[in-house]
Amino acid sequence: MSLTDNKAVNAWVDEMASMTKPDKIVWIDGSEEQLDALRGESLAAGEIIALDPDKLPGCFLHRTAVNDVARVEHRTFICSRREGDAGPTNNWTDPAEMYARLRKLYDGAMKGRTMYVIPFSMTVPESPFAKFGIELTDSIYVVLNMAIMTRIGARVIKCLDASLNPADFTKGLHAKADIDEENRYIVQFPEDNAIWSINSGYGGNVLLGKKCFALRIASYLGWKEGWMAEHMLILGIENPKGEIRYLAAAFPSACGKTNLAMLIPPDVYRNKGYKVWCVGDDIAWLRIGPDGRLWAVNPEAGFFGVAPGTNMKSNPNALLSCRANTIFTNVVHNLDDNTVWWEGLDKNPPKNALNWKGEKWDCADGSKGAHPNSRFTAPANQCPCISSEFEAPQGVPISALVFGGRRARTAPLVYQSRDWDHGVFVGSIMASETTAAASGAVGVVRRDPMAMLPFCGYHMGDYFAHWFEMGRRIPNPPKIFNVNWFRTDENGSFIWPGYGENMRVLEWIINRAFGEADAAESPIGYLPRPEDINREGLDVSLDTLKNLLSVDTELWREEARGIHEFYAKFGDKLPHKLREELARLEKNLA
Ligand code: GTP
Ligand code: SPV
Ligand code: MN
Repeated sequence: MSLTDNKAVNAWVDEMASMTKPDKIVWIDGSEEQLDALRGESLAAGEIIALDPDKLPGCFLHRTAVNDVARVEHRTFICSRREGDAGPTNNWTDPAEMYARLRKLYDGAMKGRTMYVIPFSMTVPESPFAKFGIELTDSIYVVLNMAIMTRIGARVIKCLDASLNPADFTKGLHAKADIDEENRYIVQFPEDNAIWSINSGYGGNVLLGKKCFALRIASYLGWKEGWMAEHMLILGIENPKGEIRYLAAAFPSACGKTNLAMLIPPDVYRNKGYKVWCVGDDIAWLRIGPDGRLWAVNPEAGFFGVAPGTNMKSNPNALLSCRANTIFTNVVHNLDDNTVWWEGLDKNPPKNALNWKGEKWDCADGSKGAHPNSRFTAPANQCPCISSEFEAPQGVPISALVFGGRRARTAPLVYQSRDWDHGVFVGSIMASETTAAASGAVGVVRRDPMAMLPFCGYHMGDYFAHWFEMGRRIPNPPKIFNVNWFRTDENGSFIWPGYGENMRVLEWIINRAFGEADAAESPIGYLPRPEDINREGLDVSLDTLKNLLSVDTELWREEARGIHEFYAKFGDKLPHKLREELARLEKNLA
């Protein structure tokens, strides 16, 4: 039975049901009783496995199909009415044609299955910035994940019904169908505020509140409405005086957002009273506040974090967040004590275990037990360092924006842009080695402006213009920086220790944002002098730091040539300010 008499909602649910033809329709009210019953059903169907109730209370393991383990960028579409509005970095098909193609696939796709109707809200539904959506899905795994990642149920539909425009909600449709790779589609229709996903059961492809809505659709809405949806973590740094200063940082998938968002400062900082608070680990919605600063909310309620490499040393807060009420996807099942394991958790791979595919696994054969893109879905409020402002309706004021990626040689450990416009340039020239978070080759350098290449719901030329426009409108804009934790030596080993030690770089960034730290000018922007980075208690020599902060002009000239090539894609839509910034960089390097 419907949870609402909202005509727009009910008419749309009916229309989708008449196409997909489920045996049954179940509305998700968000109650623990209902979720518990669904867990029971999912367990009975073998879709999830209950883990040890003492060691991992309320935790489950799920395995996706072997062909369905990451986002599929080549099958992701932005179907705006005009091709020119999707731009050169997105796949596009005429919406009428795409709807026709997909209707055939959805026709009867839920026969013999149940359609779950999930009302969900991005940010707390009571926030003035909340956006509402409804996801229809035939997967209990999706329902259980959405219950962790977003706010769901009766509370949300009440807020939608009471809102100024109860017909204004994002329409998300997901059907597992046959998990057929050849017919897998992740399609956004920005002007219709709609998302259609079919033939996948994996994370970002099917948890439609995440990348599909909170980035692709929301970036489009932000462009139209004067705000920004970005692939950014949000954190607060508390200094010994008890002041908390916030920053947001954009890194491509699997490049360290979750890790940085939950950073534990090194002893020398903790002893002085420094603390880091996590507001968000993946997505930020940014708006200009009444005080003229940029304010950020985290639209999500949980973490969908990369499991491999997460351990008590690298990221204890992430590990502690996923010790209860968590869904693990594609990790190793330890049969001896009914727990989970992944590469980099500890040095004791289980002897009696199944790998992510569910096959008997012996680490001695050299194969990986967990998929490199295996993940945990954990409630954010279980994180030991979750910010008291995590659910603040107005969000937190941002003093610095940080871009970064995986660059073996070119980008220094950190540098600061000269001003907002130069900062937009710095974001636009981001490049990174690809990771396992998307299907395709790993380790290839590709341009990924603002870490938004796979997530921008409109023409990226317009997106850059929107960044410049926002800069013009923010009376007191954050300062903009770039970081790179991933420089390597001649043996390919990381030079910078990273993780908690990144605090030393954050300290410089936040002090610069408040005019409290020194820097030197360089051809690419402001660089800290090696002695401006605190090395107290750190096993990195001044020479190594010098090396990490060095700018190789020959490499950068090559970089500039690559940027020209990349910019050429955007034709007339490239804001000329970006060309001016590039010309200035080239002049500085000459
Ligand atoms: P998505 O959830 O895909 O958006 O990824 P993310 O940006 O949140 O990345 P995450 O924090 O999960 O880190 C991904 C990988 O980068 C993990 O294997 C980490 O161990 C590694 N990593 C994170 N921070 C650092 C760092 O400072 N140095 C090094 N060398 N590796 C890091
Ligand atoms: C990413 O790939 O950036 C993720 C994981 O955060 S997914 O939700 O699959 O997009
Ligand atoms: Mn991400």
